[in-house]
Amino acid sequence: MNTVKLAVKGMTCAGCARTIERKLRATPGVSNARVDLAAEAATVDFDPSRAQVADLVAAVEKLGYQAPASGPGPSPQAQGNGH
Ligand SMILES: [Cu+2]
Repeated sequence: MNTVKLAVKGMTCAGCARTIERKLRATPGVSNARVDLAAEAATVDFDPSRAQVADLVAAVEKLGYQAPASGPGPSPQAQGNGH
């Protein structure tokens, strides 16, 4: 089981946080997800053989929020700065 902390941008209220939590928990391979509105962060426990960080990011982005890949380790896709 891996735990990853994602930055989540675009949340405006506790409802947003709950929506994201539910979506992450419904993602295959995810065993638990906690979203902290104030910290703009999601902490996700997942099985790395069934889910990738990119899947978690995609789930958040599908809801209309931004989850720039962050944290230690190689990011699924490096963010360029426009050059
Ligand atoms: Cu909201």
